[in-house]
Amino acid sequence: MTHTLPPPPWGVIPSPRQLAWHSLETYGFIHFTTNTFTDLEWGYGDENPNVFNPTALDTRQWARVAKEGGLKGLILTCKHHDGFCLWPSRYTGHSVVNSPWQNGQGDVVRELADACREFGLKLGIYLSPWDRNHPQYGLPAYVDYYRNQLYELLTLYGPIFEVWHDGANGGDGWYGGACETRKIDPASYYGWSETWGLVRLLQPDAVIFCDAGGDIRWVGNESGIGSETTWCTFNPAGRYPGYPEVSDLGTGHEGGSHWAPPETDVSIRPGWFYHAREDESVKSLSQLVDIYFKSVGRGTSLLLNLPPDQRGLIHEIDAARVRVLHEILERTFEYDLASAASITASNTRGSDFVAAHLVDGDPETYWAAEDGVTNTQLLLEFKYPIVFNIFQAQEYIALGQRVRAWHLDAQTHDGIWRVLTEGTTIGYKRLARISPVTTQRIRLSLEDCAACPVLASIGLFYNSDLPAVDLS
Ligand code: FUL
Repeated sequence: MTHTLPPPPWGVIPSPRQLAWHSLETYGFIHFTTNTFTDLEWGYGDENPNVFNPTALDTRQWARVAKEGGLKGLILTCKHHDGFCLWPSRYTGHSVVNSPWQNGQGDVVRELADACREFGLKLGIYLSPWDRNHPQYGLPAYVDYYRNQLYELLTLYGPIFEVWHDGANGGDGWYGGACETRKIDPASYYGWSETWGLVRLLQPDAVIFCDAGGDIRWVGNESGIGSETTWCTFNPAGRYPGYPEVSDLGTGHEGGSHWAPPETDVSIRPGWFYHAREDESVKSLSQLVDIYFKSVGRGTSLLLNLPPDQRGLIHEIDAARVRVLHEILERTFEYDLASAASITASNTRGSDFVAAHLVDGDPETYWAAEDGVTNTQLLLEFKYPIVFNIFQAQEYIALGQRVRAWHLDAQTHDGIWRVLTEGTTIGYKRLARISPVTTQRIRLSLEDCAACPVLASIGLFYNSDLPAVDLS
C-alpha cells in the first residue's frame, strides 16, 4: 500500500478550542444563589443579600463530588437572573459583600476556582445577561456593567474553559425598585460581537455558549436528550444574532456554515436550584445512564447540574448518585473488546490510514477511505466468539463530519448476517445499546457519506448489569 495525503477537510471544521471541548464529554453545572435560600427558581431581583447564608459552604466538596462523578469541569452561576453576585464585584453591592456569609468577606468564585485547581477540574462561568436587580437593565449603561463584570470574572480567577451566556432575556423584575416589565431586543441590545471579543481577548481558549451564536449551541431541551441525528454543523443564516428555531437545534444542519455542536444541559433534580421538596425526585441511575447514552452517545456533550443546598453542600443523595453513575460507566467502558479484533476495510486510503487505527486506542490516528468513496464496510474478526451489548464509533472530526447513515451487522453461529442496529450520524461519538450478541464477525457499513469517511475509533463493550432503559 502506498503513502497518500490525508483527506482534505470536509466542510467547516472545529477550532482547536472546540476540539478540546468535545473531548471533555461530561462536566457539571452548579446553580447556587439567593434562590437556594428563598426556594425559588427565578429570583425577582429584590432579594436582600442577607438571605445568602450557607452554613457549611465547601467548594472542595463540590469538586470532590464532580471528580468522583467523572465530570471534567464545573460551570458556576456567578450571577443568575436575580442579579446577586457570588463574587465581590466592584460594580455592585448586590453580592456576597452584603451577606452574612464570612461576614461579607467571602468569594464563592475564588473558592471554587481554588478547589477546581486542586482537583484538576476546569472552571466555567455563567453570567446571566438578564439582570432583574439592575436599575439600568434595558439601557446601554447596563451592557457596560455586564462587560465590566465579565472582565472581572475573566481576569481574576485563572483559566476559564466555558463562558455561559444564558438565553432568558427581559421580562418583569425589580430593576432598582421600578418593578416593571422590560423588553429588550436580544438581537441588538447586548452587542454580542463586542462582548465575545472580550472573551476571545482575555480567555482565548474558552468556548462561548450563547443563544445568539458562539462556539456551541443549545440542544433544544432541558431533559438531557440529544437528537438521534446530530450534525455539529449549523446554519445560523438569518438568525444570528437572535433566536434560533428550537426545532433544529438538536439535529443541526448537514453541511452547515458554522461548527457549533450541541451541549445537553440537564439537572439531576427537577429544578436547577436546590429545593428540599425535591430530595425524593433526584434522577434515578437508569435515568442518568439513559441520559448519558442519549447525550454523549449522540455526539453532544453533557452538562449535568448538581445544585448545592442551603448548607452550601451538594446533597448526599445527588453526590452518591453521580458517583455510582460514574462507577457504572467506568465498568462499562473499561475493556474494549474491539481491541482484540483483526480489522479490514473495503477501501483504504493508503498505509498511513489503515483500519487497524480504529482499534489502536489512539484518538489521533484514523482510518480513511479514498476520495470519492462514500460507501464502505469495515469487518472485525475475532479468534474466539465475543459477547457485547454496546457499540461505539467516533469520526475524526478534526477533518469534518461526514457519516450520514450506518448499520452494524453480525454473523451469528448459523452463518447468517443480521442487522444489530443502525443509525444516522456518528460525529464526535456514537453509542448504541443492543441486546447481547455472541459472534466472531461484525461488520460496520457506512453508506452515502457526505465525503470519504474518516473514523477515529470503533469500540465494542459488554456490561450485563447496565440499568434497563427505554431504548426508544
Ligand atoms: C435557563 C435559565 O432560565 C434557568 O434558570 C437555568 O439557569 C438554565 C440552565 O437556563 O435559561
